[in-house]
Parts: sequence; structure tokens; C-alpha cells
Amino acid sequence: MQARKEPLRGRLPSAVWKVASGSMKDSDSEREINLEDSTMAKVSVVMGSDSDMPVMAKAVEVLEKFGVDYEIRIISAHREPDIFVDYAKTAKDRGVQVIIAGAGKAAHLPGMCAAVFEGPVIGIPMKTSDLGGVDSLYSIVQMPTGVPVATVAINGGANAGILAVKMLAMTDSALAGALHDFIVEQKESVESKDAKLQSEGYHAFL
Ligand code: RP5
Repeated sequence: MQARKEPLRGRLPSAVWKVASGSMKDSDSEREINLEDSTMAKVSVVMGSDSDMPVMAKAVEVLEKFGVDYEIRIISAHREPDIFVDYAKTAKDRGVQVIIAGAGKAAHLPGMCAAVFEGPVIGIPMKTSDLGGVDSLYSIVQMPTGVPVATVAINGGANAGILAVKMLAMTDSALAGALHDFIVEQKESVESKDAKLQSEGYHAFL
């Protein structure tokens, strides 16, 4: 089985797919591409199944809101381990700085990402029908020492996106500014609700 060739990416020109390092040729047009000038995915969003998409979309929405370049993949560590290993081994060369990995049940995808990829991995445990997502949560959070996965809440897609933005903002002042604005807006939203509560009473919220 061969690795999938053209992952969906956010905010990327279509020519920038098969990334190694230095310069390369786009196989469709044979144009020489200077990777120094290309926009590469900073975050890789990966999920074990398309059934995870509604939760993973919440992470992607945050990345898009902040204008963070990303790639998004469906890769099952269990059902296609060869493709998974190729994906995780080459993530760094594709410019990926953070992986957001979501999975459910015996959720080994985030942990295996952390085993192969040297950068930070954020894990999203999926809520499951049989065990309510506790199976996913324990599978993702209980990593051995030395191989951490920063695990968010069950179905915590949005927080995974925000955490990735916070990681990238440490070395990106523009992103740090946007993050600050988001935090201020969030605070003001709560303040305005409390002001409404004080002026109109709790019935205004029912
Ligand atoms: C995991 O198994 C996936 O992440 C998904 O949450 C769960 C169930 O997968 P499907 O049977 O819905 O494909 O690998």
C-alpha cells in the first residue's frame, strides 16, 4: 500500500504537496518549487476515522480563525500502520510543528504520533458509544514517561486547536497578538453576561 499523495491542506497553494527539504519539483507541472518561499503546514490534524470528523472540525475551525496553516488527514494507526509510520516520520520535513491527533476506543493514534514525531502532540479522546469516551481518554492520556501526549477533554476539539495556537504563539508575535485579543474577547463575553444577570435577573437566561 502506498502513502496517500495529496492531503487536504489549509491555506496552501496546490503545488505544495510532496515535501522533502530544500527545493523540489511539483510532479504535475514540473515547476521548481522553492520551499523557503512556500507556506508549509504548521499543524497536522489527523484522525483515526472519518467518524471523528465532527470533533476534529472544531480544532480546524480554530486554526482557520487564527490563520494557521494546517494539513488534515484520516489515517488509522491500526488499519494502515505502514501509511501511519510514513506520515509521522515525514511530518517534520513537511514543516509540521504540532500534531493534533484524535481517536476513539483503543485510541493509539495520538500516542504513536508522539512515539514517532519529535514535536508536541495534542490528543483528543473521542466520546464513544460503549464506554462514553473514558476508553479513549485513558488510552491517550496514560502515556509512559518520556513520550507525553497533551490530552484535552473528551471531544475537546476546540481546546486542542487553541492549545496548538498557544504553542505556535510562543515564537510568533502576530499570532500572540491575535491570541491576546481572543482571550480579552472571551473575558468580555463573560463580563457582559454577568452584567445582564445583575440587571435583568436569572430569568433572562431561561
Ligand atoms: C478509532 O476507532 C477512530 O479514531 C474512531 O474514533 C474509532 C471507531 O472508528 P470507526 O469504526 O468509526 O471507523 O480508530
